[in-house]
Amino acid sequence: MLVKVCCAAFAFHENRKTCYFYDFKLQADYVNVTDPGLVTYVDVREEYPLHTGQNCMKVYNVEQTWFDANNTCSQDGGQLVTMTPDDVDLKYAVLHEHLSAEEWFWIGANDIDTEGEWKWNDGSTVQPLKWMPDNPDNSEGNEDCLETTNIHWNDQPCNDLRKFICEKLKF
Ligand SMILES: [Ca+2]
Ligand SMILES: [Ca+2]
Repeated sequence: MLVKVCCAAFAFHENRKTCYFYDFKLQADYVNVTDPGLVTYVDVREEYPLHTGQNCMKVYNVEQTWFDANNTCSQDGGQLVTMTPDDVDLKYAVLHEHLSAEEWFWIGANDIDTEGEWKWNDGSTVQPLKWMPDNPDNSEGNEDCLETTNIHWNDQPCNDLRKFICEKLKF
């Protein structure tokens, strides 16, 4: 079974031959005493420890180009973090203590296809939620990928090496 979600624990009910998903961590010796068939599980939650409403995130502390970071997240069953008006405050609240005001991390948007038209990796338009003052500035005509601190965004050359943040859906 390929699990492409971050925060799920799952249990297998031996009598019903059924899997159950949970959005909380199961203990190593978890046995449901009122339902004793439910005894086995795999917990993948710890891999992506930063939880928000629908997602959980992981900060990768290795430096890669935006393209390699994007591939790393995909190969891990996730994606570079996206931000919408609905979840941006919650995500920064969670990320705040794990990032700093000085260090930049790749997240999942670019304007590679059309200069100035910022798109998240799913093709949706980037709402101007967190741009640093005077950005995006496409400095030297070569800043097409989105990076963030714990405060705001900047457009930056995609081949620069940065740490990055992946996310997965909870379910
Ligand atoms: Ca650009
Ligand atoms: Ca810039």
